Amino acid sequence: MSNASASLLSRTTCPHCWNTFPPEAVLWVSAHTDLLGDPRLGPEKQQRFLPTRFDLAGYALDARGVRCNELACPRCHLTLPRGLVEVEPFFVSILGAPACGKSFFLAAMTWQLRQELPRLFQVRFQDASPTANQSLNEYEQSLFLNGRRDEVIPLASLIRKTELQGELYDLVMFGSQQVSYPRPFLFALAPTERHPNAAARQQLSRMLCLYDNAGEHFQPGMDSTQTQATRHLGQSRLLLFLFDPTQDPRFRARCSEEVNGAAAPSFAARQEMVLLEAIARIRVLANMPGAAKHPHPLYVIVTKYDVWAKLLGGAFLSEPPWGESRHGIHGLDVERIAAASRQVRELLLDTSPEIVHAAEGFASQVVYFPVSVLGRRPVVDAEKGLWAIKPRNLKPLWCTAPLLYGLSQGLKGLIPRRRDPGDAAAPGRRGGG
Ligand SMILES: Nc1nc2c(ncn2[C@@H]2O[C@H](COP(=O)(O)OP(=O)(O)OP(=O)(O)O)[C@@H](O)[C@H]2O)c(=O)[nH]1
Ligand SMILES: [Mg+2]
Ligand SMILES: [Zn+2]
Repeated sequence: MSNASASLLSRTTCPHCWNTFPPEAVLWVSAHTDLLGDPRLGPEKQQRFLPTRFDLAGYALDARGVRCNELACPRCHLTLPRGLVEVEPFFVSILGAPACGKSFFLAAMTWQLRQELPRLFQVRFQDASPTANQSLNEYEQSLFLNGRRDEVIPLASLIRKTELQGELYDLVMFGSQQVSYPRPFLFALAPTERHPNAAARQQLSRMLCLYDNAGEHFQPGMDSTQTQATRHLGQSRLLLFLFDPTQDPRFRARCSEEVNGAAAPSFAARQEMVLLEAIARIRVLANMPGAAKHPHPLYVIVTKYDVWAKLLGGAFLSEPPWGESRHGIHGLDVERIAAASRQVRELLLDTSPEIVHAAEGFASQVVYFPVSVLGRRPVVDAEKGLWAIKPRNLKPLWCTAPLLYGLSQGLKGLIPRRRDPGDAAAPGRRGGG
């Protein structure tokens, strides 16, 4: 990088291969159309290079003197948004069994964050580059801007099962070894000018890095040198384990009347295996000794609340867990979050206790969230017996609560709490957990 840039980090982390490197090492992507061929990415890709010449605005010039715009990782050569050398990444991992609701949850979460963060919390939330989040934007579009929003559409055709290869992955050659990396979804987060801590903009800005894995990637034996789809787990500041009660026979027995109207999943996944496998991978990736507790939070997110709401007394989620605070922006209602967490934990202890034990045996902070992407019970499609809904009727419940709560815990000063006195305090100040 040239010196013309704003203040640079001392090191940053590639969201593709998770290599950490100093900003000086970052490569640029050549712009002249003659400069084709990269040893990692193949003959059709523009060459990557370490620049020696810059223009006055700080952009590198390639071997043909053309101004370049894009940066690339020194290790995997995949492109990086410019913001990544200036603001720290904040990795969030979403994990769970196949069909537990990861892609639906991810799409509902980002769609709603785009609205809630600026409007309620005075936080900017933007795609880090126009191309980075294309697949996620398509998911959001299918759910929330669907051209057929008044038709009853089977849920499985709104967002399809996440594939194990294809457009969600990038292939990189290291010599003769090919490695598949999941494409990250990247968002720039920063307080706006009207945020009470706007002056601490630099400390409170982050690059949010998210991934949409296929559930199969979390199954034992699915992590290898060639398939590094879940290695973000080792960088993760917030682990979101999605548990789908409708795949658990014990849970189904308790809410059979609600769930049995719709086609049941044909398999009953042992979902704690996914969690235990992820825990084992994190221990290796983060070099954690066997007995040590993970220093970052693990949230257990129980999906599809719309079909098991009765087990929590029904109307519990009618309001989102935040409200006006005395800081001029909204604040999180941590008491409601704690109350919901206690209720969900009780229910899990009753029906699937091994999940609670696995989570709490691993992480020092575990919080339980109920969520629903639909916000109302789906109907059963008459022809095929599949769950279906009119896209117009989607009204996600609590889908942003886990991330907002995670940010309020991990980045003090960005998202205040509602009642605690002095909680939008300056960054660096530590509130309670
Ligand atoms: N009732 C209800 N069903 C949901 C909800 N979210 C997802 N589903 C159903 O669960 C199915 C799977 O959801 P996905 O988000 O595709 O699951 P996934 O975890 O991404 O699955 P893989 O991509 O296979 O790993 C969907 O096709 C829906 O039928 C929800 O909030 N409520
Ligand atoms: Mg998926
Ligand atoms: Zn990389």
